[in-house]
Amino acid sequence: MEDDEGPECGKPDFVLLDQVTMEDFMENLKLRFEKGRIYTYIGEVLVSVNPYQELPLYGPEAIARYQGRELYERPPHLYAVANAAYRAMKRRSRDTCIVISGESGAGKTEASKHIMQYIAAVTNPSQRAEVERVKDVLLKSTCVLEAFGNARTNRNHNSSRFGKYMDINFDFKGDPVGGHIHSYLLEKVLRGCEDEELQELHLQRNPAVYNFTRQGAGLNVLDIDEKSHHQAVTEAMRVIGFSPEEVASVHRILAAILHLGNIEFVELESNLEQGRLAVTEEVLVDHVAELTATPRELVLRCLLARTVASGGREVIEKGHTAAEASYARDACAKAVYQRLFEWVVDRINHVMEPRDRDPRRDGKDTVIGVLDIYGFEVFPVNSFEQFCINYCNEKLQQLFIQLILKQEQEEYEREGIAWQTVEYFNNATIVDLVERPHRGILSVLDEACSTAGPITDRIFLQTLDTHHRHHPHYTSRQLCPTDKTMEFGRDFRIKHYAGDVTYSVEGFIDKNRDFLFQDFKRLLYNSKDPTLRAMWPDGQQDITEVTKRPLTAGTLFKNSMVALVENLASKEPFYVRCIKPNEDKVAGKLDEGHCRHQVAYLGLLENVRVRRAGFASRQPYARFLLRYKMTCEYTWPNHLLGSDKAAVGALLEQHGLQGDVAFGHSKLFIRSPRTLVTLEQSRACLIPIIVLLLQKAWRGTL
Ligand code: AD9
Ligand code: MG
Repeated sequence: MEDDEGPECGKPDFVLLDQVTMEDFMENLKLRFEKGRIYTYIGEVLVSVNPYQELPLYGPEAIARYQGRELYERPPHLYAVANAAYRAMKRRSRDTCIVISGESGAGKTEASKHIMQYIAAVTNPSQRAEVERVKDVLLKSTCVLEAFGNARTNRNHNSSRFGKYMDINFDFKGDPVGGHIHSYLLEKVLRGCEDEELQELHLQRNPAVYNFTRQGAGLNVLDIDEKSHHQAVTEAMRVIGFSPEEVASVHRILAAILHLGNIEFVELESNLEQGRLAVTEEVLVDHVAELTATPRELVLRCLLARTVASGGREVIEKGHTAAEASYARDACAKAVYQRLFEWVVDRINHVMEPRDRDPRRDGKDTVIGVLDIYGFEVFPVNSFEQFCINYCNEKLQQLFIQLILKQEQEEYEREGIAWQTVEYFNNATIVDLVERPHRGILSVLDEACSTAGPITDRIFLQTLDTHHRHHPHYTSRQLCPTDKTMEFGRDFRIKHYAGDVTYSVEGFIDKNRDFLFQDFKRLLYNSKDPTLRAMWPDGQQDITEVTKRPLTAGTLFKNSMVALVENLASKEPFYVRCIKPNEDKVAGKLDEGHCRHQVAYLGLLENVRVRRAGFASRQPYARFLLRYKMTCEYTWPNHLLGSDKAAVGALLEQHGLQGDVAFGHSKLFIRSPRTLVTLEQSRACLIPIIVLLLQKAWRGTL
C-alpha cells in the first residue's frame, strides 16, 4: 500500500468533487474501486465498498502507518477513523462512538472487526496482564456472538441477525479495561421457515448444534470447516470464562430447540377424545424433556394445553387446537433461543465489566462505542422485522442530522461565521409517524394487540388508515386506490428518508405480541439444569399473579432505540457507511444500479452537500500556528503580528490559500481538505531543512 494516491485513483474525499451529482459521485466511487481504493472520505465520514477479496490493506504494518496520524495524512482507511476516534477520546477525554451502517453484506461486521483489531494493536504497550485479558475477551466475544447470532442468508453467508453496540472502556492511559455489549432485535432463527427448511437452516445457522449431530442424533454430516469452526467457538467460550458445564448446557439447549422444532401434532379422531391433541413422535418429547432436564409429562402438557386463570385463584386447563399448539411450539423454540442468546451476552458482559477502576478519575472511564447495525432493508415483501429495522435507520439518520448539522450550525454562530442554510430533509416527521404516543404506528399496533377478542391485521391497517390519511409520508391502497403496487387490506407504505417501502401487515400483530404461554416459562424455570433455569426468572410467577401484560416486541424495540440514540448523542460520533458492490458477492464487480440505490439510501449526496457547505476542518489559531508556522517567514519562529488570528491570515496569504478559509472568533475554519494537504506537504518538505539548521545552530557552525 502506498502512502500517497495519485490523481489516477480519483478523489480521496467526495467533498473535492467538482460538482455534487450522482453521476460524479458514482464515477469517483467506481474509479477508486477499480484501483483497489475501497475507502473514500466525505469529510470525516468514511465510505467503504466491500471488495469481496482479501486486499493487502490490513495488519501490523498498515496499523503502524496510521497510528498517531491525522485523518488526512494518509489515504482513507478504517484505521484512520479508528485512530481519530481513539485520539479524540484520549486527548480530550471525550466518549466517542463509531456508527457503522449499510445493507446486508456491505461489510459492517468486517469493518467493526478491523476497528477492534486496530484498537487492540495500539493499546497496552506495557503489556499489563489485566488489559491483555480484557482485549482477549473483547476479540473473542465477536466469534461467540457470531456463532449464536449470525446466519447464512442469500444476501450474506455470515449475516448478523442482530444489531450490536459495544462499548469499550478505557482507563486514563488509554488502555482498554472493560466493555459492554448491547444486542438489538435478534431476528429469531426459526422465523418463517418451512419445517424441512427449518431443520436444514438450523443446522447451518448454528455451529454449536453440530456437536449433537456428531453424537449421533442423526441430523447431518459435518464438513471439516464447520467442525473447526465449532472448535474455535467452544475454545472462545472457554477463554471468555464459560464453564464446561455451561457449554454443555448450551449444547443441550440448542439440541432441544431442534427436537422441539420437529414435533408435530394430530387432532385425535375418536369420539371420546374429540378435540384432544397428540404429538406424532413421542420420542421427540422424550428428547426435549431429557435435554432440558424437565419432567416428560409436563413438557407434553405444555405442548398440548395451556393453563388460564379464570378469576380469583381458579385455574383451568384449556386444550390447544393443532394450529395453536404449533404456534406455541414455535414461540417457545424462538423464546428459548432468544433467552439463550441474551444469556450469552450477559455472561460476556459480566466478564468484561471493568475491574480495577482508577480512583483518580472518580471511577469514570472514557468510552469508545462501536455500533454495527442493520442498514435500511427493502425486500419484495416487507414485514414487521423490516419495519423495525427501517425505523431504527430513521432514528440514526435523525441523530446524524442533529449532530452534524445542528452542531455545525451552532458552532458557526458562536464563532460569528456566516452560515449558508443547506437544504436538507429533516426526517423527524417520519420518526413521529412511527413512535408518536397514541397515534403513531407502534402505539396503534400495541392497542390492537391488547384488544380482547379477535383482532386482525386487516383491522389494524384500517385504524392506521384512519389516523394517518393526511400524513405526507403514509399511504395505503385504501387511501390511494389507483396505486396497483399495493394490495387492498394488506399493504401500507412509508415514504422513508431513503425511499419508499411497502409493508405487508400480515403477521404484525403476532410478531408484536410475541406471545409465550406462561406454562412454558414455568416449565423451564423448574428445570434441573441451573443454566437453563437462570434464563427464566419470570417463570417463577404463579399463573394467577401474571396480570401485567408484558411489553410488546415493538415497544421494547422502540425503548431500546430511544436509549441507544440518547447514548450515541452524548458521544462524539464517527461514521462508516458501507456499500455492497454487487448482489453476487464477487470481487472486482461494481454494479452501478445497485450502488446508486445505496448511495441514495445512505443519504451520501446530501452528506457531501452539507460538508461542502460547511468546513472540512476547524482548529484554534494557536494550534494551527504551532503546526504550520514554519511554513511562513512572517510566523517562524515567532510572529510579531499582534494576534494569532492575524498571523494565521498572513501565513495563508503567503500560500495563496486565504480564499478557502473563514476566520472565526477563536478558530480557523478550513473549507477543503486539500488546503490541509497542501500545508502538510509544505511542512513535510521543510522539516529536514529545519532539523539541519537546528543541528548547525547547536554545534555553533551557523
Ligand atoms: V449483515 O447486515 O450482518 O448481513 P455485514 O455485516 O454488512 O452484513 P459482513 O461484514 O459480514 O457484512 O461482510 C460480508 C462478507 O464480505 C464477509 O464475510 C467477507 O467475505 C466480505 N468482506 C467484507 N468486508 C471485507 C473487506 N474489507 N475485505 C475483504 C470483505 N472482504
Ligand atoms: Mg454483520
